[in-house]
Amino acid sequence: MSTEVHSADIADQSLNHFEPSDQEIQKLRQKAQFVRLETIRLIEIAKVGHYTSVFSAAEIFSALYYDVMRIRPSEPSWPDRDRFLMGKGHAAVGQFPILADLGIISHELLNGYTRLGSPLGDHPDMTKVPGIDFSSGSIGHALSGACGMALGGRLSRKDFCVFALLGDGEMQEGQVWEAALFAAHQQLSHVIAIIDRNGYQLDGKVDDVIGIESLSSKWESFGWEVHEVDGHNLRELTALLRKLRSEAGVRKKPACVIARTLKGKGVSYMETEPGWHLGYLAPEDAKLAIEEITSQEI
Ligand SMILES: Cc1ncc(C[n+]2csc(CCOP(=O)(O)OP(=O)(O)O)c2C)c(N)n1
Ligand SMILES: [Mg+2]
Repeated sequence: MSTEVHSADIADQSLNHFEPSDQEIQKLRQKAQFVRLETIRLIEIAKVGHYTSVFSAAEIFSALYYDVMRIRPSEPSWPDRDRFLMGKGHAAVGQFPILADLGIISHELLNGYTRLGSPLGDHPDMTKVPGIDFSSGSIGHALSGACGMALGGRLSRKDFCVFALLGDGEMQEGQVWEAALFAAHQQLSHVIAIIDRNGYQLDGKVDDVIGIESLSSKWESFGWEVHEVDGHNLRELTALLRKLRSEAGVRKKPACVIARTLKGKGVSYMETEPGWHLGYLAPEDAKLAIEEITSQEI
């Protein structure tokens, strides 16, 4: 992983201004824990799922949905809302509980996750699920979708932001780089891409399959403002995302956040174990995972 220091890095002192309070941090940590626990509960219903892909992104989900994004849960299609697109759509199992928690979908719907006829599948479907802005599953398309939405926002004189959560394995898709060129060319400053740099993809280490470093230099050379952050540190992550959100109207470039994360974060026997990309925890193993997650200090 890159250790380079960048001009627009997290060390930026002006970030202090955007720092969440201790009380806000505590709430966001609780929500990240909630996402992990709900993921275990829902995968028990489906009997298979992507635990580790959610666990690396739990703090990102929490910061976006419970703090940074401008949304109206009572009006999920509000035209001025910020959009959220998941390139790594296989992590939808961590997103659905948030939609239920916010009241956008019902708990009954959530509890029928993946059952016959349910709109809640392993991947998000914008045509069936309120609160989902983009259907994904085939990785690589979300950034292009985000560019289209941001351009539409500009043409209709709206100032919503479009957040795209991308996997690091997803960086190997050519479509990502076409969209990266386009966003910079169009100066789509309302696009904020977050890369979940958890180091692993389906079949092993990203940098063993097709190396993507130096990732930050690549995005910079494509014309993006690049930041690196510990993707599990809610204080840093939230401050950075708040700042990028608030400066979208004055920035001249799209922004890219490389979030350094651990795949499987929170459950020690899953962390950095590529075999857990897709799996099922038998009830006794799930119990251990739940104990570990709930024993972590909030
Ligand atoms: C176009 C396409 N190819 C292959 C897959 C199968 N697939 C699902 S998840 C995944 C790995 C994704 O890795 P990464 O982007 O790093 O996401 P992570 O789960 O690590 O967050 C792959 C190859 C897919 N969904 N879409
Ligand atoms: Mg990955």
